[in-house]
Order: sequence, then structure tokens, then C-alpha cells
Amino acid sequence: MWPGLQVFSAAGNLLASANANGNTGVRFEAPATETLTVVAYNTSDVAAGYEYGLSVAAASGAFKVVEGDQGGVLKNSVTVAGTISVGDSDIFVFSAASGEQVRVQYEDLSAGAGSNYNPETFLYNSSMRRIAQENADSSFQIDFDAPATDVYYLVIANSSDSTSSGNYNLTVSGISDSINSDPDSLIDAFELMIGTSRTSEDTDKDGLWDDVETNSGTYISPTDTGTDPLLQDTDNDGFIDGIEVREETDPNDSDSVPLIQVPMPLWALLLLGGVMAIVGYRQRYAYS
Ligand SMILES: [Ca+2]
Ligand SMILES: [Ca+2]
Ligand SMILES: [Ca+2]
Ligand SMILES: [Ca+2]
Repeated sequence: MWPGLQVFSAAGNLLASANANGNTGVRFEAPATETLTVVAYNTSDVAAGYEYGLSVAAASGAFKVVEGDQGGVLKNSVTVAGTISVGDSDIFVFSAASGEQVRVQYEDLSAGAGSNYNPETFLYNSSMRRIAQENADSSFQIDFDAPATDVYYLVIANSSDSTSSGNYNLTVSGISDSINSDPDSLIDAFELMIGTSRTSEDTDKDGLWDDVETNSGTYISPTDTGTDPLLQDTDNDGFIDGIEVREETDPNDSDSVPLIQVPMPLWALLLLGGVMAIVGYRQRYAYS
């Protein structure tokens, strides 16, 4: 089996390509926000057909850690155990203050003779500028002075020539892990992961703070609304989340909407009554 991979931009420019006798992968920086095309092909000198698995991982902005996989917010000096299968990437985030001496320790638990596990580790700042990279197939550490108070990404990926999965322990130390730059109670690293603003307590401007919009889809209370912190009207019923919570309707259920009561003065009620009476009289007259 000798597969090839190509990635093209929306304009048809080749962004990355690779082919190998076995597993293969490409890594590139997206030049723009656009739809990319991936081509998987069999190289011309291979006569047989094969099945394959294809996975894509992006480290930028918000991300989700799927159940059973590793990744997410790192705490100072707390060791996380992880597994990288073929084609897998684990994405972690942590915050550090400007000038802090940060140490990233990666312990390879699968090193040794016969192991074909070759992880690659990348360290980025929140603007996705690369700060460090390691291509070791054994334990290593990265030391760096945080150039700014920021959230940093750590991506551990199986390199394209890995043919087996591996286990690791990861520890980051020397960091201020609970930096919170806005009045909501969510720390910066967590906000970067879920995509909310680190500098605004109400990212979507719907009257509910980021920390009460828990995005669970279930309303519990005004401090756990279950709504999407990135959507003003989570259930798309025309009433923004903040108004629904204030009016005590369910912001996650489009069948539950506020009763909008327009205050009406007495003279308007009397006038309306008079008009209705005349209409009723005319209708009776018309049918008699
Ligand atoms: Ca915050
Ligand atoms: Ca926020
Ligand atoms: Ca909000
Ligand atoms: Ca709504």
C-alpha cells in the first residue's frame, strides 16, 4: 500500500502533499478561512486497492475533546496521561503570564525497541504563532519564557511515519493557570477552548454572561441556563436568551415563548370595545 494525500485551497492551489509506503499525513497552516479539498489516492505503481481511515485535526480557536480522547485545559504541575493512536492529535491549552518560566515535560511511556510510535509536539500562542516543536520518539522537555500573558496551545500528534499508538504523561509547570481577564468566572484557557471572548463577560450580547450559558441544552436556573454562549437566540424562536430567562420561559425550547403584554389605557379599551360592538352589529345585520 502506497497512498498519497494532497490538500488544495479553494482556488485550487496545492497546500500540502505526501505519499508513503504505509501511513501518511500532511501538516500545513491554513492560508485563509475557506473550504479545502483533500485528495487521497493510490500511487500509480500499486496494483491493488486498499481501505483507509482519514482524520483531520485543526488547532485554532475553539475545539472539542471527543469522549474518550485527551485534551483540554492544563493546570499547573498536574500530570495528564494520554494515548495517541495512529492519526490522532491531542490538543491542550494553558494560560501563562508574561515572563513566566514554563516547563513542558513529556514522558514517553511507549519508547524502546520495536516501538514505531513517533509523536510530534507543537507549542503555539493564541495567534497560532509557533513557539517550539519537538520530534522526539522518547521523553523530552521544552523550556520557554512566556513572551506575553496569553493562552498557549500544546498539540501532541502522531507523526506521519508512526505505525503504532503510544502512551504519554504530560506535565506543564511554572504557569499561572487561573488567569481570568474579564468579569465572568471562566478562566481564559477555558474560554479559548469553548470559543467565548476572554475580554467580554457577555460574548453574544444577549444579556446572559458567558459563565451561566452552559450550552447543555437544558435550562436549570438563571445561573445554569443551558443556552449557547455564542448565540443570542439559542432556540431560534425570535426571543433572545436574556429576555426568555427574565420572562421565565425556556430559552432552549422554541414552543416556550414570553407572553408580550402591551399595556393599554382605559380609553383605548373602551374605544376597542365600541369598534367591536359596531363590527358585530354590522355582521348580524349583513346576515339577517
Ligand atoms: Ca473569563
Ligand atoms: Ca468571557
Ligand atoms: Ca451571553
Ligand atoms: Ca429564544
